[in-house]
Amino acid sequence: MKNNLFLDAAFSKQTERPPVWMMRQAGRFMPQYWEIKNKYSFLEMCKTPEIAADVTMLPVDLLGIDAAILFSDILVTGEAMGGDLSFTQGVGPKFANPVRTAKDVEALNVDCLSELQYVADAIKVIQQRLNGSIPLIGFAGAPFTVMSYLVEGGSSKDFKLTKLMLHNQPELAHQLLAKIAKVTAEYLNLQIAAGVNAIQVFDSWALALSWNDYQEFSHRYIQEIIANLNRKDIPVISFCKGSSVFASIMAEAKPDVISVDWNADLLNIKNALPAGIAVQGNLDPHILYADKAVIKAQIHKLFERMRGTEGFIFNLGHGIMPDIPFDNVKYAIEVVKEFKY
Ligand code: 1CP
Repeated sequence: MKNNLFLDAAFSKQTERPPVWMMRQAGRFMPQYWEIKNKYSFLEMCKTPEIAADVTMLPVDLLGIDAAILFSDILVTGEAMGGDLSFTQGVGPKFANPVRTAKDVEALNVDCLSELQYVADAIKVIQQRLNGSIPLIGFAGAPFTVMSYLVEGGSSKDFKLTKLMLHNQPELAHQLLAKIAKVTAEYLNLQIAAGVNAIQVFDSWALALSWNDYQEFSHRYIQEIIANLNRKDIPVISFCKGSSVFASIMAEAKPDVISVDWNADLLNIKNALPAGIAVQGNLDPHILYADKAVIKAQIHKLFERMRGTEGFIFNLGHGIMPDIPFDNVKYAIEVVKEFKY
């Protein structure tokens, strides 16, 4: 690998500056994304390896980030299991056949890896294009977050039906979570076999859960997934919205990196973790709407706070919003790359 910054930091080695990539870097804030998106549906883009590779490469070529992330979505596991998935502009993801009864859970197919072969094909094309320049991050959704889309039938503000299933039908919820966890571990191993250099598990909506529910319905499945990964030389990043609260529990699953939302002081989180777990984060993505002087000052403030810390990857506390100016994202990355400790 020509640029080892990301992998070194993920394995808690000292780096000359923090490596940078951003969640949702291959997406809607880029005018060049829309040039492709106007020609294909989102799922067509994911399922056509050459197009998935084109989109993955946009931030590599235009922003000069230190790690690429596979262009796909966390919901493809739900689709492979039998979910009737569509993405509509302005509406977001929809599952037309939500999973709400024992019969629905029963019907989900866990022997579905062949349905996800297109992801392995995309990874191979992307690695040819990257040609050893920077690492490629593969990913999947955590079982609780994927479950929420399957049960609600799409995005949700309050996760009412999902939490009702956890509380009224915990056994059914566990059957569903166990099925998703099995597929997710196999799917991530497929990505590793196809050549990704790191893995990130996205539990975007864990923040909706109480301390006890997080342990019972989310953490234990992430732990099971991480324990089942063929992870030799492949760092595993655990992300959740809620990591400011749940970091100590997340650490029990033994990821190499914990990706932290923007509520917490990153150094305090890092210092409270067991040695050898790196942190990723944690700029509030809203800073990227602000003036360039603010962007620079906020990044420098975070870097001064983290000075001398081994195992720090710069990222946002959550993904880039679609209407953040491209120029501001580009500027933030330049600020990081010019920084010297
Ligand atoms: O309309 C479009 O152009 C599609 C928009 C889009 C894009 C670009 C969606 C629909 N997904 C993606 C790509 C995507 N999704 C990536 C690619 C790599 C990257 O650049 O980071 C990744 C890693 C994801 C993961 C994902 N999808 C998450 C977890 C990360 C996060 O941001 O929290 C979640 C929750 C989703 C669900 C999803 N996919 C798309 C939408 C609009 C949503 C809904 C979000 C919500 O419910 O609010």
